[in-house]
Amino acid sequence: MAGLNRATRPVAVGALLTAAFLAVVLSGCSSQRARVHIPEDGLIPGGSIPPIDTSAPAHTETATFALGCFWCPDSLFGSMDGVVRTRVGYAGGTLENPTYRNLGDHTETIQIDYDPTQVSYGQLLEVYWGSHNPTRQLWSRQYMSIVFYHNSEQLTLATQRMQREEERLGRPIHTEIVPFSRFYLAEDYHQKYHLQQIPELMEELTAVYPDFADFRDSTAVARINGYVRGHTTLEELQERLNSSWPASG
Ligand code: MHO
Repeated sequence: MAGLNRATRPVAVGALLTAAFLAVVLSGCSSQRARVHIPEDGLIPGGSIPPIDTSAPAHTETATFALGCFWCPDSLFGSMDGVVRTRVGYAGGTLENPTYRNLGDHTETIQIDYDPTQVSYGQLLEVYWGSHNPTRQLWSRQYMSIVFYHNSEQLTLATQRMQREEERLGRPIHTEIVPFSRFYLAEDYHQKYHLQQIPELMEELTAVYPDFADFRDSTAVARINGYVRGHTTLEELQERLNSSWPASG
């Protein structure tokens, strides 16, 4: 009597597929990755910190967004010109020191430091609303859609952009727009998650950035994490890593 009989097996397989589909749809993320080509001599030939990092601007502004599972936005925003660094973590709740296994009322969140002379908050909002479904009504706060604004300009831009999006969709949007208060960094294994799934690249990059905080905060690493999800081609990636940051005005 062990196992499933003929009648129940298709139902069980169907349930498994549905569960897998829902996990992807609800979290807005999946662990599948693009075909990643790694050149013979690696992505950072010579193994020294590339120009995109050594010339990174000191002055940045910060955007904080929640839009479902934070792995995918980490790759997406990390591939954008003008984004200096990305970090994933937890925000919006009241529990002190949340963790992935004990999230309390927090939401998976991405924090983006950007150079406002190279990319605008408005452009980040375009990508934000263009890359998730904010009309879903959620029963848990883990994957909420939230804009955490850092100043009144961000509040105004986010509110106007959300109204436009609502008109465009013709349906209510459930995104919350709330003041930023505190961001708790997620565990190291969640940072640049998709890249961390590729041992050959991790071996190369941990030699260049032996301190995990430098790896996590590197612009080059953010771009490589975008590349492994297919957001840029290898040629575009190599050109970006080797370009100095445009002098800010
Ligand atoms: N395990 C889920 C979500 C991960 S995310 C950090 C998935 O693979 O989609 O919540």
